[in-house]
Amino acid sequence: MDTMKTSYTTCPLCEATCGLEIETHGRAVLSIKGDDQDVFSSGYICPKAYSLKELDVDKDRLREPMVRKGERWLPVSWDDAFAEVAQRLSPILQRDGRNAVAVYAGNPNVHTLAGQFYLPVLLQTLRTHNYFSASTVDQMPKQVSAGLMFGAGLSIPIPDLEHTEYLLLLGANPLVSNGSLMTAPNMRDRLRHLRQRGGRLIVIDPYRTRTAQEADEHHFIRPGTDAHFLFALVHTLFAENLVNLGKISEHTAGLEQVRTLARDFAPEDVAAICGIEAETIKHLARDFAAAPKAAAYGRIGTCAQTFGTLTSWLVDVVNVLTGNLDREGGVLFPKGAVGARNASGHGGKGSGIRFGRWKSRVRGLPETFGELPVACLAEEIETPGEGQVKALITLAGNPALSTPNGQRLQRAFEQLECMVSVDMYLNETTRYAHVILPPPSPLARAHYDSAFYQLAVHNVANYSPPLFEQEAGTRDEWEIYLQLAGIVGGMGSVTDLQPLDDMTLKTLIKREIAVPGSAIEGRDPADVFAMVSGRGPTRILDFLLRSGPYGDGFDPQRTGLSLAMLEDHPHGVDLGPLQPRIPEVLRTPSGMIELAPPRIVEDVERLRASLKQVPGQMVLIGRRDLRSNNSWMHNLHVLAKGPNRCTLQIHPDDAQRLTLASHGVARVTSNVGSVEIAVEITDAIMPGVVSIPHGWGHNQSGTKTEIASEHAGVNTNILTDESAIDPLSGNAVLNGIPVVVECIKR
Ligand SMILES: Nc1nc2c(c(=O)[nH]1)N[C@H]1C(S)=C(S)[C@@H](COP(=O)(O)OP(=O)(O)OC[C@H]3O[C@@H](n4cnc5c(=O)[nH]c(N)nc54)[C@H](O)[C@@H]3O)O[C@H]1N2
Ligand SMILES: Nc1nc2c(c(=O)[nH]1)N[C@H]1C(S)=C(S)[C@@H](COP(=O)(O)OP(=O)(O)OC[C@H]3O[C@@H](n4cnc5c(=O)[nH]c(N)nc54)[C@H](O)[C@@H]3O)O[C@H]1N2
Ligand code: SF4
Ligand SMILES: [Mo]
Repeated sequence: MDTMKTSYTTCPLCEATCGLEIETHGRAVLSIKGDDQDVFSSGYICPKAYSLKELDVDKDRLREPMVRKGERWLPVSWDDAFAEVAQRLSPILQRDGRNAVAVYAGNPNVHTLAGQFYLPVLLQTLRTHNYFSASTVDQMPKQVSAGLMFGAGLSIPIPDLEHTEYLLLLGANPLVSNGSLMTAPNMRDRLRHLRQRGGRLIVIDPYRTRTAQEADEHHFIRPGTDAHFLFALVHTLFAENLVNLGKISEHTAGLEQVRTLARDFAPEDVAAICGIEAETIKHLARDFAAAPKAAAYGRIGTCAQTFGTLTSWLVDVVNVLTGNLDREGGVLFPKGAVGARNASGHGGKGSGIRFGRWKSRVRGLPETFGELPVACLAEEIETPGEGQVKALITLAGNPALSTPNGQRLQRAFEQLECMVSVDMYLNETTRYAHVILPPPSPLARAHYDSAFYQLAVHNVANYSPPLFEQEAGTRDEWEIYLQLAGIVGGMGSVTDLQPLDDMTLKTLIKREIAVPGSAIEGRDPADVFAMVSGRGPTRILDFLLRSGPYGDGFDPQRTGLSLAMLEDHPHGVDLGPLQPRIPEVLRTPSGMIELAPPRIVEDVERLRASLKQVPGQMVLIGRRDLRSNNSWMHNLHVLAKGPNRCTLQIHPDDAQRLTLASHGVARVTSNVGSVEIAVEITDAIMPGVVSIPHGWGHNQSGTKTEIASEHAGVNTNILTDESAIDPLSGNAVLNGIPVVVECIKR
């Protein structure tokens, strides 16, 4: 008989990791609210969380594997679906080799255990050079700068929001996005508390965002000029003798080089470029240096732009120069309980990071952290020759809407001999697939945020068991990934996953045992293997928790985190506030904070050259909306209803000049495409800048997302140019796109 049940689970939708209290009756969700006892979120949730109920029952959400025959989609059994995948992929692999098969992994992979633990298995089995992900339309510049400065790609210093007294925020709108690379549920209260205790919030953004409205100061900045602005801050710090590294001084290399580099960026030299007065830049530098505890933070507006890596680096340079890196109230390195490379083994030194181990075939762009820029995907499919991409596997991604020059990419998809998508919707991307493999509802799987707890403002660990049992006829997502690994590994569509799953865990154990200083260094792998039970990602999670920095190290004499312990704590385990971690956190070969990594220093020349360019043309930026989640939650009525949010926002002065009227239609044209879009006039945006949110454009044929199609909007990534990238990270430039705006209808 169906019974009522109250469960606690972490919301898997964004980086904030809010705790939910969900009431169910049998297979039905009755209510969703914030979990007041959650050790991190204390009851906070946003409107998206409620939509999990609608997502669970959405009639358009795919529940069976689908195979396309021409224009028709047929539901098939899992066995038949995998047989079809094997039949299509294997000959391509045999004939053209592994690089002929590309993979694109989308954003939800960082929100699922399958993505965290089994995507690497699939990639390591396939070993294609053509691996792409949403990282190169997102945070890759920050990972590159963090990797070069601190030795690991996720060694990203996080504002100590609980204690800071001055927060300089660039290109981020956490009151709407709920924070990114800064996991912190309930940003509104956290920022309000900061101000209540006398702290100041400064926002630098071409848009007066909701966050900016709550700030002490907001300054418009010309898109793509944050590096100029930050360099001028650095220049002022040196010029006015405000540099004081404090206790990390002995662990820092390259200070004098930064001083030299900053010489050409006096506030007076950049003011006109940034649209911020020289005096303002100077006072911001002085205030930052004078604050007892200050933190600089930048997000998507500082990453997905021309100088993404330089900007990401400069954010941390400012933190270092003012003595705020690694101190309470400044920026600190979290210590994640699971998977943190900067918490494994002996600390203080490491192998650092290497880039460019291979290059993209057509444009010769270097690999970063094992992937190529997604801005290259279309040309790799289109261009004949050895190594041409003939097959594509998309995993929880919608690159048709989320990556630059969406039209070209979609034309390229049509050319693929084989496309396989693991996705829950038949959408703008998956309509090109030959086979779609759907994951279960997010409520029917276990969850743990191994990535975001490495980026959180407080150290916590929280495990969520599945709310609902896996339904007959469905496959968990990790099983799908492992099955695909079997296929690309030449095993065909295997029926018993257990040996592959065991091998996955054994590989992890072997690797950890070999790490000098690991809690299980030198142990017998078979012993450790015998001490973990279960299967799939929860077994891996148990192993990682126990061998990690808070674990028992598989020592019966010690207590520590384990899956069983987390199961006993449904509201999470509080592992304490962030602590200073230098030098132990460092993994650079030198054991130093590299303030002036050569690769970054080289790119300063490009910035210097841009000092001569006079800003002129209108530029396009993006924005986010509270009731939206990239491209994929527009099919849920609770989120989609209400006025059209996919509008062109434009300043009244520009609108007047261009004779645009609110609710009229404008044509926006870039050098790669053109869209027609409803106009919304607002003085919240900087003159000379227009904004269109991404993730829309659902009016495509052959999709099955009825509600989304009724609120179609337009795809702004028709306008973004795949040739424009940040050269150090390969990240696409999605902000500051030169456009021409014309009036179509008033
Ligand atoms: N112009 C512009 N473009 C942008 C951005 C911008 O600011 N401006 N932002 C960029 C950023 S930050 C990001 S992260 C990317 C996102 O880029 P993508 O990750 O490519 O796009 P999403 O919209 O997140 O699409 C997620 C897909 O996964 C499916 N899905 C959802 N949950 C699951 C799941 O649990 N399992 C599986 N298998 N599938 C699932 C959805 O149906 C959808 O098809 O977009 C980028 N694009
Ligand atoms: N509700 C909601 N929440 C989300 C998402 C969503 O789609 N909807 N997406 C999630 C994802 S995948 C991510 S990565 C995060 C992103 O999290 P955030 O980075 O906080 O995202 P945005 O709200 O897009 O804020 C980016 C800001 O950058 C500004 N900007 C644009 N160009 C520039 C520039 O050149 N310089 C400066 N200084 N600012 C600029 C924009 O005006 C905007 O206000 O949000 C996550 N949370
Ligand atoms: S803020 Fe993010 S994690 Fe929290 S409830 Fe909303 S979508 Fe979920
Ligand atoms: Mo993102």
